Amino acid sequence: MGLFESIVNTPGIVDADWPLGQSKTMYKRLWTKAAALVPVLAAALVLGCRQEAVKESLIVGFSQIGAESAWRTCNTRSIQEAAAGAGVQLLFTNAEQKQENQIKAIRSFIAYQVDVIAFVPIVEDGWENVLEEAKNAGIPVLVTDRKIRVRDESLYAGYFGTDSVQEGREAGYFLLDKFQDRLESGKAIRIAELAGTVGSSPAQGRAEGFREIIAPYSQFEIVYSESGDFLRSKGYELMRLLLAKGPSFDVVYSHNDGMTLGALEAMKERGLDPGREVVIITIDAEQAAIDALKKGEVNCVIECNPQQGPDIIRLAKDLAAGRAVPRSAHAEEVVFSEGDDLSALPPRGY
Ligand code: GYE
Repeated sequence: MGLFESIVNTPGIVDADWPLGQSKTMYKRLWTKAAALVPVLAAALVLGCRQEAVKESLIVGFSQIGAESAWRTCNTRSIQEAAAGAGVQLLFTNAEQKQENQIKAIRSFIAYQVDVIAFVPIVEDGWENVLEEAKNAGIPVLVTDRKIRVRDESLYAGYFGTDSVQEGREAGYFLLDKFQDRLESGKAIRIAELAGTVGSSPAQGRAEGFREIIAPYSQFEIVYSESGDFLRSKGYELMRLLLAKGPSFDVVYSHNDGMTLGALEAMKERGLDPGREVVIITIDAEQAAIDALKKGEVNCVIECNPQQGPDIIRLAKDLAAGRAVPRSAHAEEVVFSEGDDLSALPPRGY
């Protein structure tokens, strides 16, 4: 029931069968009733204006996957700060790494009738039903950071995030350059891959792009590939077991810095000299990884930009205003390699 319906239906304010155009007594009665309305109508006007004012501030429902890495924490901060700066009301939820929590959150955004839904899909599949509900409710959906796989592309308005396949290719290009002398020798170059969350688009994309580039060179051999779920603790555990049980390897290709930092810890515990005895390639470019690159413990850091807030809020405002948004757009990203002059690089902020 809207504001004015609630006032009109308040008993004793306006009788539905209010008799109009009658005797003097009736006019006196009418005037008394009308006078009683003034404070109510004034309140309604103020409330109505406030509702209009509140209604004008866009309401965006955002489902974040969790806080699994420094990258994710920065991504969250960027979105929250951008929303606050733009006067956008953000209904923010943390799914604690569970897809079912994201689906529940999106359903609550639909019930609340937010203007726009935005979310980071923890994995690519399993979104059709809830996105169908959002579509039926007439609420546009923006997919951010990670990608989804749906048969009906009309279930979401657009995607803004990182190009994981290109990030994987950059890792492959670095390896070709690093080992170009050995490529003629034919000696095997053994690669251990620390993969991201199973079923997530960054894990899929980083694996795909990397393999695309090294596939033509038979010397490159991926001798180990396990998911560390983008977690530092799992990166440490996988590397500890790998060093204890084998196989031997010459290169570590890690899908994110969190797992890399855990792996470096395990390697140092075993007396290894990462970055020199083993080539290390990592993705995200958080400060700790850049610091490791400067110390020579890592050989290549590929940026995955978490500062997506301003673009996400800009796109959400476009959607709320009925403007079309790009089907897919990517954040700017660079590659940092050993030997680069990083002295002027500003703090990473994550
Ligand atoms: O690389 C990792 C985070 O979805 C691209 O998720 C993001 C990845 C990022 O946990 O650090």
